[in-house]
Amino acid sequence: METLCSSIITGSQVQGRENACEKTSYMFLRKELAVRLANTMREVTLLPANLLNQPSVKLVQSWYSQSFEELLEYEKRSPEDPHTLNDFLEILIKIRNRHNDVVPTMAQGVVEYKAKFGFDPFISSNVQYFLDRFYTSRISFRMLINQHTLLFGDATCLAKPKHIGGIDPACNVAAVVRDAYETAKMLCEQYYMMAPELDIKEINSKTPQKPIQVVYVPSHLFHMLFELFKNSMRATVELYEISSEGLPPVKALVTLGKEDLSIKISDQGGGVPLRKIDRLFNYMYSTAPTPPLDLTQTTVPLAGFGYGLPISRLYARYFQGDLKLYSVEGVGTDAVIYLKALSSESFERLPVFNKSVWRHYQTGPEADDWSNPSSDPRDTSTYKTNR
Ligand code: P4A
Repeated sequence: METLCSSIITGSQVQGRENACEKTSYMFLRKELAVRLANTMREVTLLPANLLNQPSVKLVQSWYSQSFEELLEYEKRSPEDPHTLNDFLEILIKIRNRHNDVVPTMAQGVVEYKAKFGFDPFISSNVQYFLDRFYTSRISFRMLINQHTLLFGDATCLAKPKHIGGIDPACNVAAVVRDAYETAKMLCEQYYMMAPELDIKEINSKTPQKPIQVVYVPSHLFHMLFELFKNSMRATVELYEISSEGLPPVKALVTLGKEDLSIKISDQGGGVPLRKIDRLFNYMYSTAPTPPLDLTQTTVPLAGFGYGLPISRLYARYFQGDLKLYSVEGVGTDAVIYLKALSSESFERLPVFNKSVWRHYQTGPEADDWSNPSSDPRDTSTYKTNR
């Protein structure tokens, strides 16, 4: 988590592949990965028992302990042994694959829980807190594995010679915006037979006229933008389907200031009322049972049963940024991704494990210290059913 990690991650101190030492990375990762797995496994046990007992959650737990044990094997193995480094590369790939389906499997666990016990605000608040930390840890874990396998694995680096592992030291933001838009557009056209146009604008307040670039992980940026474009397209198309007017374009504004690099995706899809905005980021609220596979249907729904937004926000926060929605009901939504303009400020944001974490799991969502119509005995209105 300290110095090597930050150099592996940001690439800022890594001059080139020749300098980045595989043995040093091995020594760092065999410990760091085991520590991150162990911390996560400990936190899983703090989940409410009814959730912990769901078969899907048990399955995920078994993957974690298996991977943890495999990593511990390397405690005794010297980096000087000619086989160690290659075996380690292989085991990292095996571990990464084992954990591929952690997100849908945990979602399945939440579905199982909801089917048996229903929606509960206390549990939802615990699940929200837990999954945000759990998925952040998973993002970091995969980031470290990817860096090691890309830097020291077979000739994969040759594909993107200027990249440092998964990091592009000169990531052209508008290019990723366009790429994510085109991918979402294909899905949208398959599903709705139409898609809004894209309108991109760049404002570089530091060096006007120069394209905006950043040291970043393009796959993370793509993931976030793809999600936002799918949402904007869905809202736009569903609002205009019934009218004869043309679709209003989705607008992207890429800006660079002293501190922030911001990307705003704006649509005129009718917006979401404020009361419902939090739900878009809520894991428990937005998990619906996976629809049975319909073999007659060849297209995938545009914005699915999704963890898209909460996980996109974790990607943004992972390097000290954020993702926010500003919606105006009746008009449309602005979604903003905030990134740090300077790579020196985009270090990892990781969950830590201490007493206050434990306390979090013991206490509920919010204290009952604001007036609430449903707690007034004279009140017989329908407020009670809201939430
Ligand atoms: N209006 N605006 C949005 C949505 C609606 C919106 C929407 C109905 C709600 C849920 C959803 C997809 C779209 C938007 C941009 C956003 C987020 C929401 O980034 O226009 O799927 C979960």
